[in-house]
Amino acid sequence: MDKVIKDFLAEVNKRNQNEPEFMQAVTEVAETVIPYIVKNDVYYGQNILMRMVEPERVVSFRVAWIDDQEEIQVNRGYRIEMNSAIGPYKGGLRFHPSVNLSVLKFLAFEQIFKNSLTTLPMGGGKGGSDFNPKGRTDTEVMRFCQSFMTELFRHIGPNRDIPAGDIGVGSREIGYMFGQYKRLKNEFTGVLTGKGISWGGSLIRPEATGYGVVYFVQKMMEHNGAGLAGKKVVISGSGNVAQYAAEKTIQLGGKVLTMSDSSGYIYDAEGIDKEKLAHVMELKNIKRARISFYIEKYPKAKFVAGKTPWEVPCELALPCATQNELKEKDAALLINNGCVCVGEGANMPSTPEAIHQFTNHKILYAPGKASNAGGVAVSGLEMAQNSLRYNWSREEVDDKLQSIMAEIHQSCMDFGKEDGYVNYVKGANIAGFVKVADAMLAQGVV
Ligand code: NDP
Ligand code: 2IT
Repeated sequence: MDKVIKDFLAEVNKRNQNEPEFMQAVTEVAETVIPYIVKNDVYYGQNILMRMVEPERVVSFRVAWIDDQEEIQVNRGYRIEMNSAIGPYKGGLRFHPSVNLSVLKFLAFEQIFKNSLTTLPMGGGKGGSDFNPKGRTDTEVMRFCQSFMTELFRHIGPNRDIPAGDIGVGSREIGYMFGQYKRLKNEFTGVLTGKGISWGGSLIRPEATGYGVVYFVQKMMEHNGAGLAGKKVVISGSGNVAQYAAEKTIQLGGKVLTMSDSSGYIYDAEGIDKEKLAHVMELKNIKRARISFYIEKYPKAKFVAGKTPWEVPCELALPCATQNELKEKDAALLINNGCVCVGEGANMPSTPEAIHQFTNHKILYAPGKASNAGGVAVSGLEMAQNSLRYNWSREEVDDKLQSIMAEIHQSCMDFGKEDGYVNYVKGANIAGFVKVADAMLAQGVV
């Protein structure tokens, strides 16, 4: 078996040189899915995984724009259309200086499995740019978004490819891009998700990823006879996903001890409560300030510069910032300090070595493609509402989100049960794979 996996990865690597994040995501899937393929005659010999790792289409384009000093700036834009076997391409856009082909391909690849797990008809895609919105004025961000969409618009559409937000792309950026798309096409369609409520957005979409992570974690912990109430919770990030993961944790009685950004983390031993979280939201969403400002208002908390929060003892860890932010030594520290559950809000935040620590010690560990699928799931519900030309209430969307997270949890159990332990990595990868593979086989070699 090891040789089959090694040969497959060597072949993929040959075609995708210098793409470490993409190879990392493919390796994790290959290690769990290839043994399943080998045991199942319907998939064996169809080269199905090799077809899945090859994007259906990759678009890369120039984004030229003029900043407030009238300097001409040039960025690179991308859209990876990875797989459309079960629905139109669907996935977010990331604006961050670290964006490159490898990062977007790993995200688009994971999106195939995640979207399949949601039970909704969505294929996998991802896009973005190396543009850095930090420190840019609203008008600069608007000009960038307009230039970006002036090229992207020809590749997307409500039945073709439906982007949404991700790191650096929130409601402001979605608004500017939607406005430009509508102007270019002279059509009001649900071509992006994460839209404002008054112009086609869905209630609960901003909350969905963070809430979904906590719903998923609740299922994992309940299954082992424990709940969230009274648990110490360490969260990384302070953006969209982290904020709503914190909100739901607080609502369910957990004690949120940390939040972070790329400059360091804040540790509030008394717990970040509802009022303090409202302050974090104001700092990050309105003032666009650094998390370190938290201690100006709450001086009993401390700010630890340049570090990640994994050194703070907790029972539950929710990495909600970015890929590879939780390394082997962090995982070992978490386990030593009594952490019993890790639920990923971010995409691929744990390194492979960190994941081995979690699975070797048999602590509950949910990979992002399962636990953070609530965001794209509610994007799917936004698309459904747009098609119906109707809006569901908060309760209706939240109920559907909770059912979807419960179904994903069940799929992970169905495919990931190993004597006395649920291997959520294996469960998520195989459950996600089966639906897409079956559709690809039915549709022939295309
Ligand atoms: P935001 O842009 O709202 O927030 C990102 C947060 O992560 C910020 O606190 C940011 O800090 C921090 N961060 C980003 N890059 C780094 C880095 N290189 N090192 C340390 N910290 C970093 O993004 P989201 O909350 O939307 O996304 C967070 C994660 O969740 C990403 O992995 C994303 O792919 C994933 N995700 C998002 C979904 C969504 O619906 N938005 C859905 C599913 C997954 P700083 O401000 O200093 O950069
Ligand atoms: O990683 C993700 O699932 C997202 N950024 C959300 C994608 C979406 O289309 O809502």
